[in-house]
Amino acid sequence: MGNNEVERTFSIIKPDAVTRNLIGSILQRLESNGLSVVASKMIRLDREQAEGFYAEHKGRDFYEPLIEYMISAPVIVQVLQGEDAITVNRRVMGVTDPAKAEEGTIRADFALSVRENSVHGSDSVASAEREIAYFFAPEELCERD
Ligand code: RTP
Ligand code: MG
Repeated sequence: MGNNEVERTFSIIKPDAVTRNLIGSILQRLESNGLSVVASKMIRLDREQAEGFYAEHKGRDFYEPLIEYMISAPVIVQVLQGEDAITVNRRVMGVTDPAKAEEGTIRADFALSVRENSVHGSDSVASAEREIAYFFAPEELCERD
């Protein structure tokens, strides 16, 4: 898995985690696994933004409740950089359903349900590029070693 190259991925700390003051705990997991924040902001998504972000899931039975959840409270949108950042982030997050997530992952330890699962992470280089551009202008990304 991964190609040992420094890459960037897009991450969201989702409403359930922000609401329970888990921003710091989640960032600690990400940073201690070699992921560095190169852009970050707290925003309250509006319906149009959330629907656009999750357009690939439109029509699925979980789509409407997912949108309602994502606009229910603020989120942290962020760009993480590191070696194999996309793969590393998804490993640290754990799988979508916290009941199936490996012990020690963010979702196993913090998520409330398959929907309220605390974090998002891009699933490919193409998704990462699309998702970063959806929320950040190029000049908002900081250079880091
Ligand atoms: P994400 O995109 O947020 O990192 O999550 P993922 O790849 O692990 O999951 P995905 O299949 O892309 O689904 C996106 C988000 O929709 C919610 N979801 N709810 N059965 C359900 O109720 C259900 N399935 C998915 C989750 O919030 C999931 O992260
Ligand atoms: Mg996904």
